[in-house]
Amino acid sequence: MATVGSYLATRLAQIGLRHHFVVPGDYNLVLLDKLALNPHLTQVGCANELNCAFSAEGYARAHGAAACVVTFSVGAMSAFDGIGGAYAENLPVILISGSPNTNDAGAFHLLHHTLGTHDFKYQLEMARKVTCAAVVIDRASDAPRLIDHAIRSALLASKPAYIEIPTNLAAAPCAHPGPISAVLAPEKSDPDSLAAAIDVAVSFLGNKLKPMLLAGSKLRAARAEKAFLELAEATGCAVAVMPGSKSFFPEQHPQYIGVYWGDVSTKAANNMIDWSDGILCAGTVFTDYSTVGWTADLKGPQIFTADMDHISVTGYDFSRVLLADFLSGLANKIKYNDATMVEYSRFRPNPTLQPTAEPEATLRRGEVARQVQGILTPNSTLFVETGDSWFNGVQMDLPDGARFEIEMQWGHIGWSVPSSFGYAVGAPNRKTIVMVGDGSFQVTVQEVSQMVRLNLPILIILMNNYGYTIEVEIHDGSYNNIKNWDYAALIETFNAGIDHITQLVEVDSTGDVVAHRQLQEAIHKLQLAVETPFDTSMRLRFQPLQNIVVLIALENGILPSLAARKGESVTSAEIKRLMRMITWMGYADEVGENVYAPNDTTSLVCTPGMTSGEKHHTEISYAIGASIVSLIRTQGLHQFSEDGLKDPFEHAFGCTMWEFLATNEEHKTAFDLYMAARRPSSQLPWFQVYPAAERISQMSTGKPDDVILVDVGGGRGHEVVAFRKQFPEVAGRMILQDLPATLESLTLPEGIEIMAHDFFQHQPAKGARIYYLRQIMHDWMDSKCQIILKQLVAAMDQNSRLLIDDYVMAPTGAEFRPIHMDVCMMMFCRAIERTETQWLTLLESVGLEIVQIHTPDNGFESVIESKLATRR
Ligand code: DPX
Ligand code: MG
Repeated sequence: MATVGSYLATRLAQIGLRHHFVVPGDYNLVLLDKLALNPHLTQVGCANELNCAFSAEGYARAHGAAACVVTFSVGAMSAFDGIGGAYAENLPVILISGSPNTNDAGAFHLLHHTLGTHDFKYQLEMARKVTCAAVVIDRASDAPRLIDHAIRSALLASKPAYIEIPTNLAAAPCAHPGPISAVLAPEKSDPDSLAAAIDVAVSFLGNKLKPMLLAGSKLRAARAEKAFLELAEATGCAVAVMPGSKSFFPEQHPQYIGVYWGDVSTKAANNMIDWSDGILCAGTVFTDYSTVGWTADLKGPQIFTADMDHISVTGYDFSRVLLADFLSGLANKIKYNDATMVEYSRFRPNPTLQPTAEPEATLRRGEVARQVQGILTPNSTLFVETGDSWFNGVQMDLPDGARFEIEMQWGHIGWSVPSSFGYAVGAPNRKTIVMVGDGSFQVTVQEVSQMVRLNLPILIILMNNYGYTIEVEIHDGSYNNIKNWDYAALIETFNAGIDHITQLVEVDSTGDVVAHRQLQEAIHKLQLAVETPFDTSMRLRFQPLQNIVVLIALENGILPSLAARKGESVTSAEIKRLMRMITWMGYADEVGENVYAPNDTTSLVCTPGMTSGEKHHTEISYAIGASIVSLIRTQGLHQFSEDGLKDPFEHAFGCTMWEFLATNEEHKTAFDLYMAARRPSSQLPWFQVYPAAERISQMSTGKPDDVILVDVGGGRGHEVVAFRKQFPEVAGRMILQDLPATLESLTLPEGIEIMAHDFFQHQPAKGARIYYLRQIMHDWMDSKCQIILKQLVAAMDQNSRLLIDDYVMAPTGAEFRPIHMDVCMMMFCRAIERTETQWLTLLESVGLEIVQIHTPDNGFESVIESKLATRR
């Protein structure tokens, strides 16, 4: 039987939530237990209820909806502030509060966490004012109907809803959830009103000489961003956005003309707005903030307003017309008129390059903006807090794909810290950057400790100008000064060293791959923190001996014969000197004097793949190490060396690594065995990291002649075979390409073609849905990659996707594996592991654009999905 709590959990999971934000209290504990039992929902604790509501608000920005759970009054009243924010900003956040038992009021109990009267309904009354639907479950049997009503109302209106659950009902039985379509079925436009509104809009815009579009903050809530883009491209006119909708229209689009914000507009967007004779405002909100104190208020006969569910222009008003339906319907009927673009191209301001500040110069806003601009990528989301940060943030030039988050309607200082936390929980693969002032930071700083707790990669840029500077501009007084803090030390405090590691150990023991990665990095940092500089340097100095000892113990059979004992110990004084080090390193166990036993690491390193890996790395690295000084003293070492200079391998061995492997059978065998085994078996295949199942169903036309997959430089076909096995039903060709020598005497299962091909040459397989390159790009510097990529670009069509399976190195705080692989590539084969910016530059240079970077949780290689650039 379902319970009220489990019913609610199921519904939250069914609407797509994967997390809910909570602060426990004795009115909600049983409810939290019930929610925690749902396998699709993770409970995320917050430091206080204001932050809890704002965290949910941020999650809804990333994820479309969110939920937060608080206790009665002391919790809910704090949460109302953040819920008010979600209302103002059009975000569907479900606020769930525990409350007194259903018999408490009738029994005239006086209760803690209440006003000390017999009235317990005041919280519901208050909730009604800040939500679009507020329900209290007075009987368990009413729970399904009321919960569905609250959630559906929130989703349809893009506003918060409130669900109050008395303590004694959280575990009370109720009906099982019915089909989720009862909650999710979308509302539809009234067809007649829609058609009439489109006709009026066609004649409004058709009669104007200089029409243009203005995007507003409600575009996202109305899920109308795509339809707005369609309309923009159908008219060809200029498009401005309001500050609250920055990033809702791609800023690199040729029709983008900047942020319209009166006198503080960017790219002179205000000149165009003033010049235009007909502006279609989609989802716009004009407040004192967004109009710069009513100086930029758009009204009158030249304004056509398309709101979330109604349309108005002088003389007309149509209800029940949904914005997305209206915009895409209009896109199909509108006449092309690019007069505003023609005019704009005459006075479009040239981008001004902010000069780099001198290293010793006082830090100024311009330099901060320049540096933040430099780190923005298509995968970034920039949060800008109320205060100076609004004005700095709005100036940023966003790469397509980057998102911008602002809370301009509610304007609560401190919002950005918890909201970015919730956002990063909802979108863990995006790079979240926060620009926040010192005053704002002090309001909600506690949630930084949750960022630390979950190890979320959020970058906070704190502008410490010693107080409420924007307030100083408005009205100065000593109340605008605040206590200065040592902000950096505060972060160290939150980091809480060992506690943090203990927590990670707990999560790691549940098999969580993310915690496992974080734990390793944390232990590494802890080790560095504990070591004296002398300790660190000594550890590294002696480390080569460890590799040499392992090589000896593998080569002379000590480790293999120990592994063969399968757990039984071996006694020998002969090998004592080597075994002391082997066991210290953890490659085997010392169980008594001269007595050794194999462990899991012994077994692993004795497998052919790992033994070969030890050989490959140790022998080659040490030969390079032995000759690197002479290389540096003669030719020097350039980290990004292209052709012409010897790489360290060539210097040590007299030929490139590829030539060496071609002529040295023993090393070639070791290399191949190592490559086949270097990933753990637990690693997700690339076609799950990349949502291949979903994409293929969109891409496949079902024709047998279509080329579905080309595995370029795919070796002996391991990946294409696994892919075919995963998708046996997919009609179409799958092709393995590599050099003839690699493909020699290879046979593959039915449904896969083998094609000899050198990827530096003309690509014969045209118009494939997917070209897949696994660890090819990281073997070459940019000039060579460009040659390879250009062959693919020439073969691709608009529907083709190029998938590059390689590391995406973090710009700062990179992890062990990519860091080591990168230096290995530099030493062994003059190659590189790239950062996101380097990938972007490389792909752009050949006319490709990134669609999405798919990153697995365990920190292995990402799948970088790109396509032909739309504006080449
Ligand atoms: C207040 C504002 O340090 O930014 O750049 O120094 O202005 P700047 P800070 O974060 O200071 C913010 C401060 C006090 N506004 O200047 S904008 C009033 C206010 C508010 N929200 C809440 N309380 C007061 N906006 C919750
Ligand atoms: Mg300040």
